[in-house]
Amino acid sequence: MFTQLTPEGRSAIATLVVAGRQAMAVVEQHFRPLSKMALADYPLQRIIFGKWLHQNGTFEELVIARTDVATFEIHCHGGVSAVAAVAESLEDAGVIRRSWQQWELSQTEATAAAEVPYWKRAEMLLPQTTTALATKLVMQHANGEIEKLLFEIHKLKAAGKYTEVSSLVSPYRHASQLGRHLIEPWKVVIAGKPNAGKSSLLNQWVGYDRAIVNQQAGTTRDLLRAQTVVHGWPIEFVDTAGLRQGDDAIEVAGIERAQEELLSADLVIWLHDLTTGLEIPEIQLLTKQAVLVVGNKSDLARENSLWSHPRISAETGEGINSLLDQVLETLVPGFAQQDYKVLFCDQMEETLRQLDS
Ligand SMILES: Nc1nc2c(ncn2[C@@H]2O[C@H](COP(=O)(O)OP(=O)(O)OP(=O)(O)O)[C@@H](O)[C@H]2O)c(=O)[nH]1
Ligand SMILES: [Mg+2]
Repeated sequence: MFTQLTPEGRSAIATLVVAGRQAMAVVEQHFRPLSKMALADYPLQRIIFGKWLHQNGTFEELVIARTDVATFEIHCHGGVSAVAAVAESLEDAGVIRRSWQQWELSQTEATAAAEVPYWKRAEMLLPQTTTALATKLVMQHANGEIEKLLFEIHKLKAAGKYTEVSSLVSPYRHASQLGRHLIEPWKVVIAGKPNAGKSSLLNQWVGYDRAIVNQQAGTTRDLLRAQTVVHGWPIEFVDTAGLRQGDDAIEVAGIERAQEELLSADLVIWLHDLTTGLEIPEIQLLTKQAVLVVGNKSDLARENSLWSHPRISAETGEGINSLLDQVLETLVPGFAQQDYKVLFCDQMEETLRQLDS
């Protein structure tokens, strides 16, 4: 197999690694060392300069290194097509391309993914983090936060201090959900009747006119997604077609998509137009997900003691920021204190739960 170890895209130098029983034969087929010495005669870890012969008869000067008996690193020009040409010669020789994550896994002593040490799994997530908070927390885990915790737990258990074990473990309950959402954004779906101001709210939150806003009910037909970061947490907002009984085929299709989207949301915001009365929203009938009911157009409707939900104006921005904090508090209880714990795999959550039983 082979993989590209350096990231996709242009760079000064790219590194590919080829490993396996046929690695030597494949590299020998394409690489001519300047010294004319046979590849097999080079000691391990030696840098070898030479020419890589491409399929089309052209060649590129590059360096390779035999890092292990059956492993070669190829350091070539980092241009996209230069890398593609080397990769093509490997693929044509029947070497299978793998992602760097698969490569990393294969490099750990354990072959089964389940046996990969926890810290290593955390380390492998680092390139996928997109916020400073996510990077910080992943780094703590890659540096052994959980291994230290396990050590501590075993010591306490041996001493019979079970209550102390519980207090160490309890902050990690449901924590793998949080870890997952530091990498994968939370999904917050904005739903409501046509003209409630859903698209206006999305635009307010992402800070630019992502969605078309219009007084005509039924403006949004398809799902519109926009990602942003709130206090370090990635969130994907989804604006949907207003839910009503429609007879326009495109609008009906949009409504169906909106309903499907509700099912996979982490949180649904049911936006209600306060100028259209205070009737009880029907949203609970449509989804089992967590729902936050919000009244919009507060600038047009007087306060009414019968309305116990938050009031905002997607036009003037009133209440928008505090609603965003409330959204995050629902998803990450205690987010502002920042002393919550996260985990980066379900299995570890289960291990900790068992240690505490
Ligand atoms: N005064 C006032 N007008 C608002 C407010 N929010 C939205 N509007 C107006 O209400 C109309 C509908 O807004 P949209 O954001 O398009 O509503 P929507 O829920 O996305 O509508 P559909 O896509 O048709 O389902 C537009 O004319 C907006 O300018 C608000 O808080 N106050
Ligand atoms: Mg809309």
